[in-house]
Amino acid sequence: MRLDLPKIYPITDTQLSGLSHAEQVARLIEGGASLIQLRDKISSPREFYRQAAAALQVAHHHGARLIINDRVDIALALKADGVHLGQTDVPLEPARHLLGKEAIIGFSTHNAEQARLAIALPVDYLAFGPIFPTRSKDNPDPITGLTALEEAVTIKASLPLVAIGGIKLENVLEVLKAGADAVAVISELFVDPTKIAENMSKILRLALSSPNTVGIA
Ligand code: TZP
Ligand code: MG
Repeated sequence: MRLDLPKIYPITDTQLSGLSHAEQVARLIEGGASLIQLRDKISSPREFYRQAAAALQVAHHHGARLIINDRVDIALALKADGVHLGQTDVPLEPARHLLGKEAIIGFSTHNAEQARLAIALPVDYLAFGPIFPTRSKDNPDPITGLTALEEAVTIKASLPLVAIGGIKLENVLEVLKAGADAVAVISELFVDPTKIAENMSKILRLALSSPNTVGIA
């Protein structure tokens, strides 16, 4: 079944926010998030597992879903809602085999060719970007801009597409106008850790005001 993505898909960042994953998840949910990705490029697998377990309790208590970045093993062990994989992570077929057909599996793509290949894989949504410059990822792929996003939108067919990279209040509407089904956001939410719920709610309300919005919150 087609995944109905919320318009705003927040991704945690413990370095930027200075908060645990569970604390970030609680604040994001307070601001209206219903699907959240836990991303941690720094903690040991054991520490990430421990924090993800706590975050999952918070999310499920509030009826929100959690996707684990990179770590199929952690997603599987915790019965998280899914996993987000990149071009050099575990391939999609074995990930799907391990997690089963109910799991949400997202896949990062950075150009039209990768998007074309991705639609044949067992994925539930594509991420595409970085659309704009970003400081939240080490060694990011080249910036795609909105024109490449528009091309990816024509390629993805019925698969939901999440745009990512440098998306903020000031450009979220043009990204949705270019045809993205949703946008993933990091820094715009966490620059001021005291305002996570407020910033989440602001960008969500703006995204939902987009004439391109037909889906759920
Ligand atoms: N993948 C492509 S860009 C990016 C990731 C994980 C980081 C997006 O973060 P920000 O702060 O919203 O630009
Ligand atoms: Mg990855």
